[in-house]
Amino acid sequence: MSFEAEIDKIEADTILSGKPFFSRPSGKIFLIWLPLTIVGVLIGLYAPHHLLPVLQSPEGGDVFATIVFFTVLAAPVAALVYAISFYSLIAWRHKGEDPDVPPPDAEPQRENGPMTVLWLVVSTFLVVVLLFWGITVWSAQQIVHPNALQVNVTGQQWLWTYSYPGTGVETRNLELPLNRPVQFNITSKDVTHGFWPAVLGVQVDANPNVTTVIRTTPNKLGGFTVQCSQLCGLYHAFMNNKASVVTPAQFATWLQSNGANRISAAVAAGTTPVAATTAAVSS
Ligand SMILES: [Cu+2]
Repeated sequence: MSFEAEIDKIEADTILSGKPFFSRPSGKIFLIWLPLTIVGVLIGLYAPHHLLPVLQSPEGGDVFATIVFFTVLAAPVAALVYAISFYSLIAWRHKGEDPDVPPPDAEPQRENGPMTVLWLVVSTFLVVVLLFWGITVWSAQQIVHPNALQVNVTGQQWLWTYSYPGTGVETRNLELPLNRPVQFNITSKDVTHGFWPAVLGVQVDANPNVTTVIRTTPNKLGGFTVQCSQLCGLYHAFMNNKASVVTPAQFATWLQSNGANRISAAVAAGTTPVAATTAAVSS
């Protein structure tokens, strides 16, 4: 059979045959896509509950909802990519035929009007919904509370320092009172770091010579970790510290007992991370 005749035969088998939908490649791809989409949506709805830590602020709740919502919206798109890939691997693989004959192919989509319209409408819908969601969540975090606790955060290779203006307290262990809005004023002494108290649902870069503000309101008691989220040098992975949300009474007591700047004493005793990292680098 000539090359042209082969092409004609393939086209007759696919486009022009008038086969029912589920006998055609697009119908079979749909049958793979549907269960994959259901699995993806179920993962989006249930996996975050098991994979994410307990979030300790409304902003953390927003992050959680965003992860669930975006995963559910992404599931049909990802499922389509996988469905086409799986179908191609199985149906359109080379089966040992004449190497000069092109393998079978599906219906061309370039001039498929309804498919083009569907894809444009779905893509536009997804982008607009995600944009609206993102701006809504972001706007909620821009509200300035007049009674917010001010905490100045300074990153440096490779530790965080927290100071509470007006109290004389400077510490390496962040403490926050329950249910009081907090405003973090973040900067860096050297390179770019990333201030990331993950369970509070906020994260921002700490840049030298710039103060960046983020706000949150801790609403659950308990300890958590602050991690650096920007690769900032040799000991980046160790640039973390313990932090906790305590009751307002515990916080007041803690502030009083730390008013004499306990970092100075710790540095003098050589027990802080800065002393440890300096020793490690110079050895
Ligand atoms: Cu860092």
